[in-house]
Amino acid sequence: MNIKRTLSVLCAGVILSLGTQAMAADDYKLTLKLSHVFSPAEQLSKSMDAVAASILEKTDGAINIQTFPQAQLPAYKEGVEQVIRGAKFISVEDPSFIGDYVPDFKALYAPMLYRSYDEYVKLTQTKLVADMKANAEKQGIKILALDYIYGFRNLITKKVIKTPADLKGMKIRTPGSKTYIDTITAMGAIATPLPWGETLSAVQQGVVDGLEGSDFTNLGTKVYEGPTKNVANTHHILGTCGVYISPKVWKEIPAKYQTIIQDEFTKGATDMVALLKSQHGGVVEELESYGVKFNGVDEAAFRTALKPLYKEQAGMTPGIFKSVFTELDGMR
Ligand code: X3X
Repeated sequence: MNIKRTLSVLCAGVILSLGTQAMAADDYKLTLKLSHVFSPAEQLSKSMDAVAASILEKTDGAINIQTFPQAQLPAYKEGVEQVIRGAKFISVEDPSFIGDYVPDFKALYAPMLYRSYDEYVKLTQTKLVADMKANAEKQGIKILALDYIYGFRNLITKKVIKTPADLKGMKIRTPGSKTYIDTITAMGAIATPLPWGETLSAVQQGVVDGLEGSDFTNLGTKVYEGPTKNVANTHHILGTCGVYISPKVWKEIPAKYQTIIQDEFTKGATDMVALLKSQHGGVVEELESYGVKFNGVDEAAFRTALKPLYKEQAGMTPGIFKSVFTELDGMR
C-alpha cells in the first residue's frame, strides 16, 4: 500500500476513534451515590445538594450525583470502605476517617492545630498536603476536596466545663474515629463513640453526659433543645469534611466531566467556608436565644493535656507533625 494511502487510512482511523470517543463521551452517563451524616438543615447537606445539582446541569445530565444525608447509606468508616472497594460512591467524611488508610491525615486533623478556617484551607493547598493526597490515591482514595468546614468543635455539656479536671468521669459522645476518641480522652473525659443518629437520644437518656460538636451542628440538629445547654469554647478540633471517590471510578469518567466535577466541588467548599464565616455570629446569638450559655476555658491546660497526641503514630511520615507546625508557623 503506498504512503499516501497508508496515511489516509491512518487518519481515517484516528478520526473514527476520536469520533467514537466523542460519541462515547456524549452518550456517557454515570450515577454516583454520595453519602454523609449531616442533617438536611445543615449547610454541609445544602452544599452537597447544590454541587450535585450544578454538576448535573453543567454535564447536561451525564453525571448524576444522588445525595443521601443522615447516614442513610454507609457512612463514616463504612462509607470510606465503599470508596476503597471501587463502588460508584462518594464518601463525605472528615479526614480522620481516611486516617486508617493514610495515617498522615490523622496529623492534618489533629486537635488544637488551627486558629482559623483560613489556616486550615491554606494548609490543604500546600505541597505537604498534595503529597498526602497523592498517597491517598495510591491507597484507593481520590480526594476531590478537604475543606468543607462545618465549624470548630466545642464541648456541649450539662455542666459548665473550664478545665480538663472538670471532665473527670464524664462520658462525652464522639464520632467513632481514633482521633476523636484519643482527643476527648486526653482532654480528661470518657470518650463514648456513637453514630450521630444515636447521639441526641443518648444525651436525653443520660447514657452520655454530653457531646462535642460545632455551633453549626448544635443549631442544625437542635442539640440545644436537650439538657446540654453549656458550650465550652475549646475549639479542640476544626470540623471539616473531605470528598472521596474511587480512583478506579474517577479515571473512567471522561476528562471534560472530571473537570466540571472537580471545579464544582472546589467551588462548593469555598462558598461554604465564606457562608459559615458570615453566619457564625448569628448562629451563636440564636443558640443563646434558646438558652445556650457559652464560656471560655483554660486553653493552656487543654493544650498541655493534648500535647502527647502530636506523637507520630504507626504509618505516619516521620516528622509529619513538625512539617504541619512549620507550615502553620509560616502563616502566622
Ligand atoms: O465525618 C463527618 C463528621 O466529622 C462527623 O461528625 P459527627 O458524627 O459529630 O456529625 C456531625 C453532625 O453535624 C452531623 O449532623
